[in-house]
Amino acid sequence: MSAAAGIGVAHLAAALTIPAASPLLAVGSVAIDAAPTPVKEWAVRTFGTADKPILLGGIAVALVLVTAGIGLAASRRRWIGVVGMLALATVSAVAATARIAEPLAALPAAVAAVVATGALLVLVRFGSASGRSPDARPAATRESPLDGRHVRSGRFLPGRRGVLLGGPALIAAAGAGGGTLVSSLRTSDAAVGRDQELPAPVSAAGQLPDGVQLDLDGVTPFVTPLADFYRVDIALSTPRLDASTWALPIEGLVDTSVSLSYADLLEMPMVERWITLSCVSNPVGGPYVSTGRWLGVPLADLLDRVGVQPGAEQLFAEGADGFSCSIPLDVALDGRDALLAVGLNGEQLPVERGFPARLIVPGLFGFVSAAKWLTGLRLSTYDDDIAYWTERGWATDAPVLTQTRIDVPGALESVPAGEVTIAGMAWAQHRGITRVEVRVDDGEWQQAELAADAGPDLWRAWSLRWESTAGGRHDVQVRSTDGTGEVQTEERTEPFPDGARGWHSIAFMVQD
Ligand SMILES: Nc1nc2c(c(=O)[nH]1)N[C@H]1C(S)=C(S)[C@@H](COP(=O)(O)O)O[C@H]1N2
Ligand SMILES: [Mo]
Repeated sequence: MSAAAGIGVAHLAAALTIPAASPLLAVGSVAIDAAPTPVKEWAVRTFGTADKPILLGGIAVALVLVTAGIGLAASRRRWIGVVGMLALATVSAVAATARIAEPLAALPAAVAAVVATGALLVLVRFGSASGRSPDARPAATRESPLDGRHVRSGRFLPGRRGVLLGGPALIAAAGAGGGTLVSSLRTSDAAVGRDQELPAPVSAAGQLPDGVQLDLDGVTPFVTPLADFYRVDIALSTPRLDASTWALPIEGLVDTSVSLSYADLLEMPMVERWITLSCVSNPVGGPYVSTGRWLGVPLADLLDRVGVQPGAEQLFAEGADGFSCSIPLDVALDGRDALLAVGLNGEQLPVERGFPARLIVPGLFGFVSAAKWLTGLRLSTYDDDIAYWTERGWATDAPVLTQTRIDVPGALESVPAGEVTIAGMAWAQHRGITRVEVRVDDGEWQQAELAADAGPDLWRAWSLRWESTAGGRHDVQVRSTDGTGEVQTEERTEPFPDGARGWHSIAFMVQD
């Protein structure tokens, strides 16, 4: 209970200073960074986007167990309580300063240490004396005069035990609630500058061709509504950067380094493009892929402005959550619509999408290209700067792999006999999809009908009408051919280290 009071108040202190330095978040972030890749993979696979609440919950449970132990020990030896709480606070302070290189980052932990230790000492002193655990005390001291006095005072105030536990609980709740309130006030859309008009593009995305969307229940919408966009990042607390003070340095192997403000950025000519973004962690048939209309400055224009020096190999991008990635310079400059994006689907980037600015590079997986909450861009060599996921064993260069997903029928869905429509999405960004084939029950491969082509940087819907001849279970497999003529490989791989390969396959039932 005393530790909870400490953490609650620390959360308030963090909200007033550096929100991500709040003890649970700081320890959680370090846990994410340090977790071995297979553990992370497992967490994403098992819990999906709930992985972070579950991590925080796990840390909280562990903390309750550890502090309960400290509390019990402290009822015998007070110094154990003091040392225990200080040790916990030290872990939190080290975690916070490891991720946030500012002395202020240790402040919430220090506050936690003082409050928790104070509350613990009060609890131990009065809690044990009020008769809570008399047997825990050595027999020799049980009848000491000191003891007697406290037992008496305990009788005078029978509600004391409730007060003792309630006090820290109240402090914990007030701290946590106050912290949350303060951070929501400090970070409303208006407070961070997310209430502005975006400039009109000099080159518009234009209407999508008619017929990109299949008129069929259960098929994925071609344009992903913002609320349904997949989200994958290492940020335990979503960074809320203030656009009015934000600046983006572009430096390293350049002729003239610059630092662009949000206003500078909005003054540059913008283009708008429909682009499909996908995640390397997407398993075969998985959901981590979305499509939107992105507004931004072409990276080529930015790099032109600073002047790239010979020897530069990569555009190294860093985000406010400690993420970084390596974009190969030749990819950034090969003419594709690689953007420093400020808008998505007609509005400023949502905060969880990387406000004020992020990158998007068609044809590269998000983890090697789509840095959110940008804090800096640097032209450098692969030796100079190593990307966050590269350090953890993932690929440094990772073009998207061709994937084909069956959306209808759903896995194990039972459909009426007769004509069955099998349909889904296929993507191979920047190469495009030229053919989708479907095979039922190990029969012949049949060519699916492709929906209208919206361009190589976008996914493509496909469908096949199939006549069922027998009831019961049927198995479907799909594969695509990309714009280079390459047929998707059958052999399955895990997402680690450079993306999942293999044909999606499901079973469905035809009613008798
Ligand atoms: N700052 C930051 N940017 C990031 C990440 C991250 O963890 N931190 N994750 C990357 C990964 S792995 C992917 S797939 C995309 C996902 O972008 P989204 O969450 O907007 O869909 O963002 C990329 N950009
Ligand atoms: Mo990703």
